[in-house]
Amino acid sequence: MNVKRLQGFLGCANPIFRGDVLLIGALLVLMAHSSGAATVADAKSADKAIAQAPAGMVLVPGGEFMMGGDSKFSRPDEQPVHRVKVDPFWMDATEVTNAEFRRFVEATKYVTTAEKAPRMEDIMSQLPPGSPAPPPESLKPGALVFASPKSEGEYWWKWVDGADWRHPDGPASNIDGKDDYPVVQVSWYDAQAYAKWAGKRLPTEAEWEFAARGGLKGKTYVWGNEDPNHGKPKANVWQGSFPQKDLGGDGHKGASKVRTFAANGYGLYDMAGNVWEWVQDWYRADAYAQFPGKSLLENPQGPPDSYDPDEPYIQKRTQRGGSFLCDENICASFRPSARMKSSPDTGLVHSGFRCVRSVQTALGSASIQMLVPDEN
Ligand SMILES: [Ca+2]
Repeated sequence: MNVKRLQGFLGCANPIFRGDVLLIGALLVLMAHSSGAATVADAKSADKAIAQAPAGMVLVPGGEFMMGGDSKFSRPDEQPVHRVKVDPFWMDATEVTNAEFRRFVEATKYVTTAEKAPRMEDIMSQLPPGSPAPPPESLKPGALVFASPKSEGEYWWKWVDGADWRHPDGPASNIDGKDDYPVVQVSWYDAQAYAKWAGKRLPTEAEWEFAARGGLKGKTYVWGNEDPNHGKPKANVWQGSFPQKDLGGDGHKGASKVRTFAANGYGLYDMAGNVWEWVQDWYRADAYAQFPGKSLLENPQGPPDSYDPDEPYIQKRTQRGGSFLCDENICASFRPSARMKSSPDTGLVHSGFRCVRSVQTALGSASIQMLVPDEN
């Protein structure tokens, strides 16, 4: 965040079925460890797991999938596509909302990163050696806000003093009437603090991608392969010429209420578009090439450190899912394999998060498979 302030920030359904926990519960099939056949005891365990669903969360059954992307939109950091297995987990059905984040702040008196003045040492640690220090008087609380450029060459990200989760576009803005909108202008540290308070955690990058795919195999989008802007709006993304003008063809310019668009196959909303979501992992552009020869990665936790060749001095965490600023042609980052990165102290007007919780069942790490159509 802070470096971007100084340097000029480098930028950036057809529903399978509705997300209904009861419906999902009816479709669960437990795959027994040894025989491969579901048993009465297994079914009871599944029922029990469903019955104990934490409020606002849905079960993501876990299993094997091909992580990464090789479509025409895929970037090098999404490759190579590789086999991954994740255990079952609970996931927030929606991005964390303003109302939910307010409850956390009121309970804990938590102060977000954007509400605190950046520290000079943090800024200097993210700059190449020998870089000049910024004027101390410039170190004021704030965050990054999007503004369509008014002239050619003008950048669309602007540091705005006083921008924070209560004032996403700056001090003159507010979130009145937006309790059901995703909280934004939260750093990775803020997301971690919320998750800890809620008894949850951030998803790993692998968990997030498995969840986003909703049971579909190898599809470009969370809803399948249909063009994002064909037919009924499928997600809150950008239509028109980016970054000049958002036509709002999906009904929304800027963020939208959670649960506005159809859920994916697991009952998760906004896994494509609306706001970016922080995940647990460090970002490395070459993260998927770190384990050559491994035929299957089980519950990968991401690389031990960060490296982004675009900004090698900045340690970054990964974000997933794309946002209302992603267009179909240039960005297309609302694909389940698309990866974004930002320093963990960054607040952005299009970035939020959701949480997960591990599942402990009588079957331990047994995979739970959900019956979903393979094609749409
Ligand atoms: Ca939109």
